[in-house]
Amino acid sequence: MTPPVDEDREDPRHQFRRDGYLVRRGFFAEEIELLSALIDRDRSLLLEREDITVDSRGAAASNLGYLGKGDDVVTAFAATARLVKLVSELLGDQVYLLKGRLNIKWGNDAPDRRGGWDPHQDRAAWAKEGLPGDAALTAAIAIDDSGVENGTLEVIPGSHAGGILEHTSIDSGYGIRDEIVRPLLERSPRLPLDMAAGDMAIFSGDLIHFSKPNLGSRRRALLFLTYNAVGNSPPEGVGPSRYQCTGPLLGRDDRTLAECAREFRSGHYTPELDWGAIQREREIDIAEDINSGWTDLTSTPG
Ligand SMILES: O=C(O)CCC(=O)C(=O)O
Repeated sequence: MTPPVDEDREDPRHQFRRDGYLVRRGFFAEEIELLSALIDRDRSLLLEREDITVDSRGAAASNLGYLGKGDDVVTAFAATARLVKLVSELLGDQVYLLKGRLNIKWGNDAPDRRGGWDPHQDRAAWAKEGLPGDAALTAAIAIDDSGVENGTLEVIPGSHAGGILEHTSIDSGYGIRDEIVRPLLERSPRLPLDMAAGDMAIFSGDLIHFSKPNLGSRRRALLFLTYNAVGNSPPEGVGPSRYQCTGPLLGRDDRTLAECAREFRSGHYTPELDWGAIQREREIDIAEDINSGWTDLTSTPG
């Protein structure tokens, strides 16, 4: 009999190559409270300024595009040394941040913002936007406990192996049509990733993933951080300007974030979003006419 695979001992590169994803339990400990507090604090601003993703059933979910490049807490998560080290190992190169997104299905807090995402591969959008190769991945960090009832992230293990599939509009949504997805599901059933706050899933840009609406009362928030290999930066002038590598992301001491969490608990630190940076990024995307099919960008009200 084959012994069960010990998730933590198997070489993450093998796992990532074979399955297209891996999960790290408790990757962030008490630090995760910083992101949760951030959403609680800026709830009304988020609801006012977010982008909306609509699924094929017409249900909307919130997502906020954000590429923190400063001293804010999102950047601190993205630059955590042990995370930068892991994604660099998986991609076999130094990395930089390509995208950041806060995906929120609000539950009872905003019942009209609890929709899902249709099955898709992220690289379909990145390639359309000019990213040359497949050396990019996303780390999805669970800010809330996430399970089937509140619309957790779901993957089709191994579905990264077939390259980019056709993506189209599906009613009000966008993604891979059912007739393409169904045969893949017969070979490898969908896997809802049960995650506790602080767990992290890392998945290839080619992995088919999706999520169902949040039918529960509790919020489900994920921080999506997309890293690109330095060697996979588009040639100058190709794609969104924010896709250009301006230098490798340098990992920041893991203790910095833990220290912020302690300061937060003792009332000496308040995690904040850099709304100015968010607005500037969005204006650049609008000026460059960036729209990958899922999200209509609208200007952020002042
Ligand atoms: O947040 C989710 O449930 C899925 C989001 C997603 O697939 C995406 O942003 O590409």
